[in-house]
Amino acid sequence: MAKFLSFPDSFIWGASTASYQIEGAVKEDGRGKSIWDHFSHTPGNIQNGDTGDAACDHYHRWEEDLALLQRMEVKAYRFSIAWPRILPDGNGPANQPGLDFYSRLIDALLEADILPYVTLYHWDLPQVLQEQGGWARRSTADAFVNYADIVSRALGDRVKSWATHNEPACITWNGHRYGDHAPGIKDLRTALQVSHHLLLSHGLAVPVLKQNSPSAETGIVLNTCWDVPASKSQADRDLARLHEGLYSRWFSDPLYGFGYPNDICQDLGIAPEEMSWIKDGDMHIISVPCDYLGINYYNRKIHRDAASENNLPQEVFEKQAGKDNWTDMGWENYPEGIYNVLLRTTYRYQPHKLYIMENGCSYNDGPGPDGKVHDIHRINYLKTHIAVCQQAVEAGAPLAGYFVWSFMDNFEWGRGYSQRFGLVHIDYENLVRTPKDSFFWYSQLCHHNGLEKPG
Ligand code: IFM
Repeated sequence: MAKFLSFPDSFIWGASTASYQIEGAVKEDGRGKSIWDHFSHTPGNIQNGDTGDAACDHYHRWEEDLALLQRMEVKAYRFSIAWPRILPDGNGPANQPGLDFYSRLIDALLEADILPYVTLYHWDLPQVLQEQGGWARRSTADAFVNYADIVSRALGDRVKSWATHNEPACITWNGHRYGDHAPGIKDLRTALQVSHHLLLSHGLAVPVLKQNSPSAETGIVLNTCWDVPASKSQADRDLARLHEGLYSRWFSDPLYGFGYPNDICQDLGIAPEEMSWIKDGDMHIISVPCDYLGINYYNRKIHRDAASENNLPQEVFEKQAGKDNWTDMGWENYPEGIYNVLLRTTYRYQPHKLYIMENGCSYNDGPGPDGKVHDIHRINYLKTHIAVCQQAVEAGAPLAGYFVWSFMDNFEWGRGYSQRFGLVHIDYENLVRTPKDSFFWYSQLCHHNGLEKPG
């Protein structure tokens, strides 16, 4: 008989989304412009010239979406709030219709017995604040605290869990060093300032959230990836260490009181004393104790420094071609990585609680002749990753929940609508929602709090 992998009774099964990726209705009810509106409307930035103007039209269809979440039997729904809906000018008086939208959603979730997990910042900064310097300016951290205060006063009696930021590494490096995300800046010094002000804003906002929402938990959500060198050469090892350092440790070390990692400062050619934007007391503020750390994991990366003359023969290889090994995003399917990052994080930081806040895959299957979406590769991806999460729990990782990315297909940033991560298919012509096979598979998993051991 197949072995059944079960999870602790309190384990939270959920699904994640983000405001700009699903809401649409960008000009309604007083919403201001965000940096993603600006960026996506700048020609050349987004595949096929897509924008989030309509997205999944969740702003109007949220009741239908809620019914799907109920059918999915998730215990929790993780979504983000669009700052420009609440404060169209970044600061200033709150826009009541914006708050009302999220308030209605939260009430309805609770009514349906689904816990609201709210992210305050999933990348949609009010454009007005960007025009004043954006996250490169310290004042944006203060504006964020004001926004967190307004939102948590209005919704804090009902929210179960707050995340200040989602993936500050993408905001920092993709948005401000490589320029492939909004606001499209390519400047290392700016990126470093941005990273510091994001972390500072987290540290300043946590006590405000705790004060306004005492029964909720508060944390932050970080990127992870399983970075490995392709050979034993120093060059490959350094590349893997650098990538892991930039995308993970640059953020997690300060959050846990270790400061910015010295090796990465050296790699970037910046001495800590040159970072004049770090003020006395900042590092203490940033390392404020939190209730949990959220982790997003998707894939493994094998690092090969092709330019190095001293490289040794490659020993680690990517998996063979094939849909079960490679997602349509071009990311390798490597479930063992989720175990590795969970245990690495547990040992290094000893967090009270961890969540997988995002894990999932893009496969662009659509409805077949029977009208159904047979996304078997997604089921395989999820099954294998979740089985490995269970092993991590057994090995001692304080994993309290798993949120699939994503509840529904949505606007995948620079890739526009070309990548489908959802368990619900969206027809972007008519916005019809079709639950995929993975949706029904996941609902069984939620229902039984576990799954049959894969393979
Ligand atoms: O869609 C994104 C999400 O917004 C942030 N984490 C990664 C996902 C897939 O790229």
